[in-house]
Amino acid sequence: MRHQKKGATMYLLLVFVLQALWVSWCHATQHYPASWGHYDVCKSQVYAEDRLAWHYMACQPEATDMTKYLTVSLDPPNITCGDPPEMYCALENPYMCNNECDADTEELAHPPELMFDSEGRNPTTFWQSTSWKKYPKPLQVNITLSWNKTIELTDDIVLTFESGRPEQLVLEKSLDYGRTWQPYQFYASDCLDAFTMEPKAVHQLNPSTMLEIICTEAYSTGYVWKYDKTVRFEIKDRFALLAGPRLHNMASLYGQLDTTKNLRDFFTLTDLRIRLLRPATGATMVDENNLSRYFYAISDIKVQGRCKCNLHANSCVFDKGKLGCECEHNTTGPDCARCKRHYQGRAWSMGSYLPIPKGTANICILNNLGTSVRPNASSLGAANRNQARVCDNVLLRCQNGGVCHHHQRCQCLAGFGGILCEKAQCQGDSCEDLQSSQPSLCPPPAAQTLPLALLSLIPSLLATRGLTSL
Ligand SMILES: [Ca+2]
Repeated sequence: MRHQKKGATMYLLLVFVLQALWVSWCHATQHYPASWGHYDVCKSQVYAEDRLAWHYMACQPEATDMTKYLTVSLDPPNITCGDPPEMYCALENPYMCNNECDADTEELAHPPELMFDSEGRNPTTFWQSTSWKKYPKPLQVNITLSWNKTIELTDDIVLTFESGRPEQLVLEKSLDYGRTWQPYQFYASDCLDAFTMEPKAVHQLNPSTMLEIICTEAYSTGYVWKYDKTVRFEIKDRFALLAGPRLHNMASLYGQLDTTKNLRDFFTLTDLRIRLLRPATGATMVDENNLSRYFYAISDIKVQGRCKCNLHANSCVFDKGKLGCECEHNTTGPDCARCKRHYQGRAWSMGSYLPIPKGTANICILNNLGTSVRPNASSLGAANRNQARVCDNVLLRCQNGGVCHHHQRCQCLAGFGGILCEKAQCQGDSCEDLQSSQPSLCPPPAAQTLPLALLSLIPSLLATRGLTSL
C-alpha cells in the first residue's frame, strides 16, 4: 500500500516534470526554434473589425544542407585522377605507395561527387586530383559549386581534406552566376609569401571590420595530422561579431542585415569557387624524385544555407534541377524579387526583419485599375479584403478535416469550431481523441497545459521501459 502511494506520487511528479519540460520546449521552439529559425510563417489569420483577414509577416525558408542542390565543375576538367591509372604515395612516408586511383574501377575511382555524398562510412569516400607530375609548374585546380540561384549562408563552410591540407588556397564567391568573382578568404601556410597579406584570424575582427577579407594560416599546416583535416570559412564567428558569442542577440544582427546591403550581400552568393593553388608538401623542399606524394583529395564539403527569397517565402522547391522560392505576399520570380502582374500598386521592396520577431512583409498591393482586375482569394490585399473568400484551396484552408463550402464557410467535424475549424472544442474524455488528431503537439500559448493525450501515453511509455513499479 505504502509502495503504491509512493509510486503514485512519483508518477505525478514525473508527469509534472514532463509537463514543465514539454511546455518550456514548446515555448522555446515557437519563438527561437534555432538560430535564424523564426520568420517561418508568411501570414496568419486574424479578426479585424469582426472580419477574418490576413496578417502578413516577413518569412524565409529554413536553413538546410545546400550541397544537395549544386552542380560541381572542375578546371582543368581532366584533373581528376585515374585516367590513366596512377599509384600514389603517402605524404608523410614516400615508401608507402598503396593508394591506387583508376577511373574505370568503381572501388578505385575518385570522382568529384564523392565530395558531397553522405560521410560517416569507413573508409571515407573522396575526390582526388592527379599528382604533381609537372612540377615545378604549379598544380592548380578550381572547383566551382553552382546553385543557379541566390542563396544565403547560415553556417560555416567546411572543407574536409583526405590528403594534407593545401599550402595555398583561396575561397571565392560569385553573386552573378559566375561572371565575376570576389575572394572570401585566403588560406596559406605563409600568408605574406603566398599573397603578400599579413596573417589574421577571424577572432581579430570587430563589428566595424567584420566584412574584411583575411588571409589565415590556421588551416594550412604542412603535415597531415589525423584530426587536422578541415578548412573552414567562419560564418558564425562573423555573425557573432554582431549577435554575441552564442548568437543570443540575433535582433542586433537582423537589424544590421535590414539596413546594410553590404552585409546582406556578404553572405549571399550564387556560386562558390575553391581555388587550390599549392598542395601540401609537408616540408620546405619538394621531393622531385617522388612527385606522387603531392596531390589534392577532398572527402567532404559542407555548405549550410537557405534560398534567398527576400523575406517573401518560407519554402523553396527544387524542381527540374532548379531551386525556386515559393513566393507569397503577391511577389514572384526565383527570388521573389518583383511584384506579380496586377500587384504593382506600389514599388516592390524586400521584407524587413524588423520589428523582431515577425518583421514586416511589405506585400505587393493591387494596381489601382478599377474593375478590370478581378480579385480572387490568392490576391487578397488591403484593397479587396471585403470580397475575400473564407476558404480556398490556394490560401485559405479548413483545418482538422473541415470542408469548404462555396468559399464561404468551413463545415467542421464534430468537436471542432472556429472559422477554419482551428479550435478543438474538447470536453471531458472526448479531449483525448481530439487532441491526438491535432497536427501539432504544441498547444496554443493561451492553453499551455499538458493534453490528456500525453497523460494517457505515459503509463504505456513507462510500461515499455519496465518502470511501472516506481
Ligand atoms: Ca565523401
